[in-house]
Parts: sequence; C-alpha cells; structure tokens
Amino acid sequence: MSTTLAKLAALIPPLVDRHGPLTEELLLAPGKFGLGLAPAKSTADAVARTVCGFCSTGCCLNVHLQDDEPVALTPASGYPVNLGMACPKGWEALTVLDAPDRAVTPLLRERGGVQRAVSWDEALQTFVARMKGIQAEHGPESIAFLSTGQIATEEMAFLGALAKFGMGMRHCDSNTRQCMATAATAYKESFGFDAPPYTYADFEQSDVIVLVGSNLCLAHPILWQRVMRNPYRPEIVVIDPRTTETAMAATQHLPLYPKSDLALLYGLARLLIERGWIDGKYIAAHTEGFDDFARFVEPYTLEAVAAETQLPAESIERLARTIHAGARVSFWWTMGVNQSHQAVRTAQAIINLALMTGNIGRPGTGANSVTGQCNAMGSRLFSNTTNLLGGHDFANPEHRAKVAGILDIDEAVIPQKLGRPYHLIVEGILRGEIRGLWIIGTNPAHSWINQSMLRDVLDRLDLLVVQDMYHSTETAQHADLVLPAAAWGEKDGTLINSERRVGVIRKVSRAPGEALTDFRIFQAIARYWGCGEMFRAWDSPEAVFRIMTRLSAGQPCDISGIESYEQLDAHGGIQWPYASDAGNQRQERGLFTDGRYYRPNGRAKFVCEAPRPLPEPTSAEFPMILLTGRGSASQWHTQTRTSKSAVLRKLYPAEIYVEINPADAQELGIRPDELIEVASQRGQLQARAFLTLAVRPGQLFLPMHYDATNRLTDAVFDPYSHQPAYKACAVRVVRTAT
Ligand SMILES: Nc1nc2c(c(=O)[nH]1)N[C@H]1C(S)=C(S)[C@@H](COP(=O)(O)OP(=O)(O)OC[C@H]3O[C@@H](n4cnc5c(=O)[nH]c(N)nc54)[C@H](O)[C@@H]3O)O[C@H]1N2
Ligand SMILES: Nc1nc2c(c(=O)[nH]1)N[C@H]1C(S)=C(S)[C@@H](COP(=O)(O)OP(=O)(O)OC[C@H]3O[C@@H](n4cnc5c(=O)[nH]c(N)nc54)[C@H](O)[C@@H]3O)O[C@H]1N2
Ligand code: SF4
Ligand SMILES: [Mo]
Repeated sequence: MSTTLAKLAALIPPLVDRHGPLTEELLLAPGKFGLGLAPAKSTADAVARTVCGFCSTGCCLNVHLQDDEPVALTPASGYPVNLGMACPKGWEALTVLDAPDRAVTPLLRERGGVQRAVSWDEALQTFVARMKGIQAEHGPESIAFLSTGQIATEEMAFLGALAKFGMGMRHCDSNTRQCMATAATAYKESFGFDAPPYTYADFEQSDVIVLVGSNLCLAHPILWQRVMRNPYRPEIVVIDPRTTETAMAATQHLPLYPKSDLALLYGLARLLIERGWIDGKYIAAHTEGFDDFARFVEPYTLEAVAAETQLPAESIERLARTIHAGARVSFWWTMGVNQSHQAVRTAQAIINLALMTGNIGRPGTGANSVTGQCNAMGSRLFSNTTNLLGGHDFANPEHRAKVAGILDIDEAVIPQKLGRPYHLIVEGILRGEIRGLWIIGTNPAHSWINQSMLRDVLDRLDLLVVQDMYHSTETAQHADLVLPAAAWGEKDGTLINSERRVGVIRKVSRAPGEALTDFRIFQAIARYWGCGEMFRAWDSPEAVFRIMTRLSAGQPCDISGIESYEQLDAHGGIQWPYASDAGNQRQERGLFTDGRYYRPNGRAKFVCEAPRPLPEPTSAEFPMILLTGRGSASQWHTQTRTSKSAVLRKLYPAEIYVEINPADAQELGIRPDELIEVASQRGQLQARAFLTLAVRPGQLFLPMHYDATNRLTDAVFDPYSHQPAYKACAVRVVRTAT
C-alpha cells in the first residue's frame, strides 16, 4: 500500500475494525469507504491554489486551510489571469458546496415510484445491467451520454474513452454544444484547427476593442477588469441589440436588429475594401479566398446594411474608420454570435475582418472567441466527443493508430465517424432509437432550448441516469438513477481557460456523504462494466493528465512539455502549445505570430455565405422579439450552485423578471414590477416587468437563470455547428389580470 493510502487508512479507524485490514483495492473501491471520504490534502503553508470552477476566465483562488479544512478564500495575486481579483461567484465558490440538497448517496427509482437511497454497489450493478440490457435489445448505439464543460479535463477524457472505447457508445455530446460549438466549427474551417488565438494581455494592448454579442462586463467581470487596465485609452465598441452594462461603458454602441450581425460585418468588409483600408500584404501572404470574398460583399452597401441592421449609416461608417485608424484592433465575440441560426458564418465574418486588416498574430489583435464554462476548452479538445482525444480526427486512420498505440488498446474499438450532435440525440430518443441516457454535470431540463419538449423526451427513456452534485436539479428530478458527484473543490485535475491556459484545481474539501468524484465514478463504472483492464493505467487524475500530454504531442494543442501539476502551479498555468522541445515554450503567448495557420497550405481561409432571415420572425400574433442570456454577475446558469450562497442571493432578483422598453410598457398599460405574461408558440410564463431603456422597443430580454425562460425558446440550430439559437424568437406580452 502506498504511504498516502496508509495515511488515509489511519484516518479512518472504524473501517479497519469492520472490514479487517484496509487494502488499496478496498480504499479505491466505490462505496461508503471509497475515496470520497478521503480528507483534503495537507499543504505545508496551509494555502491551496486552485483555479475557479465557474467561468472560463480561469481565475486562481487561494483556499486557506486549517487542520485540512478550508476556512477562507481569497483571489490569488501572483496568477497571470486575475492579478489578485475575483468576481462574486469566485469569492463564494466554497459556500455553495455546503447545501442540504447535495447528493450524498445514489438514488434509484423503481418503475414509476419515488427515488430511494441505495448503495453504490446496487447503483452500479443497476447502471450496468440496464444499460447493457438496452444495448442487447436495441443495439450498441441505443445508449448515449450528455456531459459538460464543468468537470476536470482528466474526467472528460476518462468519460469519453470509457463510453466510446469501453462501452461501445457512439452518440456522446455535451453542453459545450449549447455554448462553444460555433466557435470551434468556425475556427476549424477558417484556421484548420479549433484555436482561439489570443492571450488576455491582448485586452490591455489593443487600441480598439470590438465586442460582438458579448456582455463581458457581467459574464466575464475579471476580463472586463483587464480591459479597464488598458493604458491606451482604447475605443471600446459594443455590437449588441441591448444597452448592456458593457455597452454603457463603451465608446461606441451599435444596437443592431437581432441577428443582423452578418449583414453588418459584410457591410464593414465592403467599406474597408472600397476605401483601400485593408492589409494587402497580409492577405496575399497568409490567406486564401479573398478575391471571391471581395466580390461576395459587393452588394452589402452602406445603405442596404443600414436598412437591414436598423443602424444609422454614420455609426457603421464610424466603426469602419475606427478599425482603419487602430494600430492594434482586437475582435471578441461570445453568445450573441454563437447562439444563432447563422452563427458559424457570423463568427467567420468576424475572423474575415481580422484577416483582411492584418489584425491577427500581433499583440493586441485577433479574432477572439471568449469561452463560457471553466473547462469548455478542455471539452473541445479532450472529451472524445466532437473529435478524437487530443483534437484528433476519428476519420483519420493515422490518428486512430496513434491514439490506440498510446492507450494500448485495439484500434478497432475506435469509431471511425462522429456520433450524433446533441439535438439529434434528443431526436433519437423521440424516435425510440436511443433509450438509455447518462447525463453528467449539466441540467438540460432547465437549460435546453424548447424545454417542455425536452422534458417530455427525457420521460420517454427506458433509463435516465443523472450524475450531479445536487439531487434536486430539474433534470435529476426526472432520473431513474442519480449518481452523487463530488464538486469543484472536492477533487484534483486541470481546466483549460479561454486563452488556452491549462490550470490546476485542487481538492480542498471533503465531498459530503458517499459522493464520489466524477473520476472515481467513471473508474468504478469501467470495472463494473468489465472493461477496467483497458483503464488500468488511468488510476489517478495526474496519471490521466500524463496520458493526455502524450496524446497531444505533435498537435496544435501540444502540451507534451508539461510534466506535472506542480509545474503548472509553479508557472501560474501554462498556455498551449507547450511542446516538449524547449524552443517552443513561452509564457503569455498568442497564436499565428508567424502568419502560418493549421490548414494544409498554411493559409487562413475567407468563408462567407448569404444571410438568412430570422427563422421565427415577428407576426401579428407574436409581435416582439425575445432575447435571452446572462442576467447578473452573481448568477450561474441554472442556479444549482449560485442559489446556495446567501451573499450571492442578495445580489440578484429572486423572481424571474423580463426587461421591457418603457414605450412598449406604456402602450400595453404595464406598470413597473407588474406581473406580466410572456408567451411564444411553445409556451408561456409569468414574470415581473422591469422597465428599462436597455432593450429597444419591440424587444424583450429574459435571463436564462430562471427555469421558465426556455419554455419559450424555439428549437432552431446553426446548420454547421448545430448550436441552439437561444437568442431570438417571437413572443407576445399580455398584462395578467390583477
Ligand atoms: N455571471 C455569469 N457569468 C457567466 C455565465 C453565467 O451563467 N453567469 N455563463 C458563462 C457561459 S457558459 C457563457 S457561454 C458566457 C456567455 O457570455 P455572454 O455571451 O457575454 O452572455 P449572454 O448574456 O448570453 O449574451 C451576450 C449578449 O448577446 C446579446 N445578443 C443577443 N442577440 C444578439 C444578436 O443577434 N447580435 C449581437 N451582436 N448580440 C446579441 C445579448 O443581448 C447579450 O447581451 O458567460 C459565462 N459567464
Ligand atoms: N435561454 C437560454 N438558455 C441557455 C443559454 C442562453 O443564453 N439562453 N445559454 C446556454 C449555455 S451557453 C450554456 S453553457 C448552458 C448551461 O446549461 P447547464 O449546463 O444545464 O447549466 P449549469 O447550471 O451550469 O449545469 C451544470 C450542472 O452540473 C452540476 N455540477 C456542477 N459541478 C459538477 C461536478 O463537478 N460534477 C457533476 N457531475 N456535476 C456538477 C450542477 O449542479 C448543475 O446541475 O445553458 C444554455 N442555455
Ligand atoms: S470571473 Fe469567472 S473564473 Fe473569475 S472568479 Fe468569477 S466566475 Fe471565477
Ligand atoms: Mo456557455
């Protein structure tokens, strides 16, 4: 037995009494005495540094420990990301772990009955017997998983490898589809690899910062702080239909009509070309397809674009001048772009602007997608869902051989094709093709588009397994089997942030009851499934991390130069690429400094396509456009975590509210704070009217943090990224009788 395990054994004397000598096998085994009960790791200086587990900024937090128990939390000052700052969620990250609805034991529902507590052994036996039973009756592809961008990369890799190589699953996707699929698809096509090119220092080095569909100030408050530190008095341009907190602080705000971004960006390109405000040398040396693109944008005249976007021609013209005048222009986008029916082409229209003006590969520039969840980037590279482990291609025989060799597995178990994306998994359930679903670390019964339909679909499954840190989530309430998971703070691993920085998370607290880390759950399922042997080398998160670094070798996301968690910690996280050859290792780095892209000819590609009309335009019955998104810096998504902090609860409205323009309110006779009904073709909800000039007349905004919001949204998807278009559907408002 190892020393650590021996120390653990000493700390749990009753275990030895009841079970005789404690073996490594017993300690590692899932169950009451599994590693879920292990105490927090002791640190010499009693401060553990750990990267925050909420958003993709990846701030580093110091957790102060006394007798191995966390007693306080402060933002880390020496870390290159947050420079001593944290947002309210970060400050409260430990508080949310302690809640009465933490899942502390597996729960099993027998045919239509109530969920009852069962042992891990019974839970795992049931999981395996029923999933295998479904496969035996309906084929291996009849079971699927939906996972998350909020667990450690090592856990994602384990899950993806277990499901696809061990359990024969094909259809696996995650909530990053709701979030980052568009950016990933756009980058891949334009640059040859899913590679956000920037570093956060760019926020401080630009003289023009263009934010498209990003409410940075609220959704990435620490990145906004980085903008505020910029010493060049930058022009800050916000393109967003709403006057968001970010737009209020901007020097230029373009409140365009929802989803008219594509027309605006093509119009800007045309204007820049017409005036000769482009970088011909860069275009000739490093890109492909510019001439076709220039011809394509010809019809996007200033007048046409002004009409389409409902923006004054002068503000479009002013933005073109600003881009031209900037020495270092950076373009940033988030969900206002990614969540649309023409999302990928919009993201690429931003990329095109950066390429044609040579604003890429230099400090303070770039076409930069800001990620959402703490490990969306880890999911994009290592979850084995939308590409083969390490950003490889399932269809490429060399890639399959490489991965099989490193993992020491039979190449034949690696699928040669991608599985279904999220919405087609949902459709598969509806058609009875998929009958067993395993949901890990995501809450789709709240967050998926057209929610009532999704909830109905979940209830059609033969088996729904939900693995979550709380048993009370909207999704867990539909589950046949709930697996209790340890959370951030209760486990070790790595996360990859928006600027491609790999950072370490540390176990600083004990998981409650019998909850196990996702890592241990996957390990236990592998054993019960009968494929434990395939994962014999995957015995700790750090062991898996080392496998990941070997898998990454030679890829754009090469991290083979990273040897340990300690090294990551000592460096303040490390950005990829960080190859084992020392010449290729630097801190604070942006990509494409040499103008070489990952496409076979080394050139970036201009991609364009004609805009399409709104899938659900307004009508006489539904005359308004509904926008949705983040409502406050203190609320996280479906609120399972942030609602647990008394401090955070004080910082946001408890009840759902809807933003409405005072002119519309007056016309409808709506008073401030009145309960009003908002309805779409899919359903209706009641919300408090919040009268604000932040939304234009004819538009409404609902925060996504209240579970009713997605009753209204329309299940429309981008055709390339398959990302849901959460941000525009037609609704009507009525006063409810008082
Ligand atoms: N406090 C907090 N922070 C978070 C999160 C959270 O839940 N709470 N979630 C994290 C995650 S996972 C993500 S993905 C990010 C999201 O971060 P953001 O994308 O910045 O947040 P959203 O509010 O979803 O959307 C941004 C803006 O898009 C605008 N928008 C809507 N339609 C259009 C359009 O057609 N064109 C343009 N140009 N803009 C449009 C909306 O008005 C909104 O202000 O935030 C991360 N950070
Ligand atoms: N209308 C509308 N809907 C939206 C959006 C929008 O802008 N508008 N945005 C979309 C976007 S960008 C996103 S990212 C999604 C987010 O949607 P979800 O992924 O559904 O939201 P979360 O609340 O983050 O759900 C994470 C779940 O994982 C659990 N969890 C946390 N940590 C762990 C862990 O370590 N292990 C396990 N097993 N479980 C854990 C939490 O308790 C929670 O239930 O919502 C999407 N939905
Ligand atoms: S900005 Fe994001 S990473 Fe930083 S403390 Fe807040 S939630 Fe955590
Ligand atoms: Mo997201």
